[in-house]
Amino acid sequence: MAGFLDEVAPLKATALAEFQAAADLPGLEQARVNSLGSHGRFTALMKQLGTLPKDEKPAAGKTINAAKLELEAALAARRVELELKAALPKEPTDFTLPGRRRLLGKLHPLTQITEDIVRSFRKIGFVVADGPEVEDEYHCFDALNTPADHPARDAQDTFYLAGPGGARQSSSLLRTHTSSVQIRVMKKQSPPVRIIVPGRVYRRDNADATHNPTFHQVEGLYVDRNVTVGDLKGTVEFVFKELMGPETRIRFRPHYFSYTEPSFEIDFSSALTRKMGKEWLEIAGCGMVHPQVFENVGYDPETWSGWAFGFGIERIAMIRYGINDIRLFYENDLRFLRQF
Ligand code: 2NM
Repeated sequence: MAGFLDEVAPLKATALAEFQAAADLPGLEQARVNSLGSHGRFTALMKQLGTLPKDEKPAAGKTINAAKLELEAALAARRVELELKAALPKEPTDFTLPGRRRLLGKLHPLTQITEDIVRSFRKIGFVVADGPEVEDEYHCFDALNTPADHPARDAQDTFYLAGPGGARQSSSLLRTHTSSVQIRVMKKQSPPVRIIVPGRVYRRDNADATHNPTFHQVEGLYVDRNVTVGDLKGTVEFVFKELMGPETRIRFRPHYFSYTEPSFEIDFSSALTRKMGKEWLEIAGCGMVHPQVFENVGYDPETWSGWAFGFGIERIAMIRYGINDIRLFYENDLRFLRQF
């Protein structure tokens, strides 16, 4: 008995010294296995407890258990120290090093152009309106006097949403232009109206250098008494001079839209068009709002007159920056985006 208990103190001392000497967590684990592991020295001592005479067991057990608790406490304390050490930087901080520069993000080129366009229109009293991208046939087509057999309404040209079981849900579609928002605004408020509607639109086009199934538009609408094509022309001229440079000229060519009468396509001419080898480039569409559209929204066409226009934001950006592929706007390649 005496010889057996005499071993406790030196074994404990050795184990404590090993714990303290461990330089890192794996080293500490090795030290734990050496003494307290299933084949460890201290464990071996505990196993000998069973061989003692019955009357000696309680006292010996008490001594050994106290030593074991002490070792476990020492182990836990050393583990905390070594974990802390592992979390610290390996080398001292050099406060004389230059600071790390934070990367600055910026707005996407299409957002920048949209903000330019909005800023120009705000100067002459327009406000921004917005509305849903998932539309219905009424706001996208019917209210805009676009007949049921118009190609824009064909399933080949527009994204219709699937209903339950994949069935075509004829009333839900992705808007093909932001004019649907102008219908919503006119239905909600009485004239005068002076709004622009920038936003994302969708068409079933295959992507190529000049087409993408989703792109961005700005449409504008002005409704008041005695509004004329002259007002329209002056407004368009003001905005395009702001966007494309002060020597910009514009011209109107007759066209057809179901929601305007008369309707026009707008060309512009500037240093930018000449750089592209052309005097005139088509840039927008416009016209005087069709009386039937006014009827549809509850405006009296005898009292109110108005004009509207629309153009693509990507096209403006491509001409302004000399970009030859529309898909660059959507690829999020930083080599492209960093240039703006
Ligand atoms: C265009 C061209 C011509 C247009 C018409 C309307 C509304 F709602 F007032 F009838 N909104 N937008 C319009 C007219 C759009 O885009 C090329």
